Amino acid sequence: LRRPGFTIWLTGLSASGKSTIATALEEYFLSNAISAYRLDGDNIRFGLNKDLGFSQTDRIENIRRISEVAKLFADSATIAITACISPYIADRDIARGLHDAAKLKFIEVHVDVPLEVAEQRDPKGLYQKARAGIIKNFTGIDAPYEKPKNPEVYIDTSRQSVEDAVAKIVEHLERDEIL
Ligand code: GGZ
Repeated sequence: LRRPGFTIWLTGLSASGKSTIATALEEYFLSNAISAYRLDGDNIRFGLNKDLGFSQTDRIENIRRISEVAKLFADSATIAITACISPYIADRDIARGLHDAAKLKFIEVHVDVPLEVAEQRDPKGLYQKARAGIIKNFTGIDAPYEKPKNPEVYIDTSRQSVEDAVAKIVEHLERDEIL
């Protein structure tokens, strides 16, 4: 019997570490011969979602499409790993609902970090531009981020390493007999 697929949904601020954790998770699964595929908000915006910007309406559509694609991967017995800010509780709940309806597991992971730490990291200089008003509607600065109230896994990347994060997620999956 093939292992059913599922979706690991990483949510958090820009520069919280979602992409790094998603990449490490994907490597972990692939090196254990488990099919996994990463859907990174940043990359998907260059292809599937290149018609979308960062207004609330566009973010909702971004998350809707990523949810549907993740569900398709999960339905094909792959582990879909999404890494998009996904700032709204309602949209993450819709993503979860899609999976529930298809009897596919959905694991929400809050990749938390204090805003000050994300701003210090600022790998692309986007926070600085947002503070200067050059970029508008930047999450955490002048656009909202609604923290998950009850995520399956909580990680604070200002206190935990990438390895810790991967281990914590894998432990959760094993404990819940998802993996
Ligand atoms: C938030 C923005 C914005 C604005 C550009 N707000 O850290 P990054 O740079 O590499 O990843 C962020 C990415 C966010 O795309 P998502 O698809 O994850 O967002 S959402 O789920 O809210 O739809 C960031 C960059 O794009 N970026 N402008 N205004 N992040």
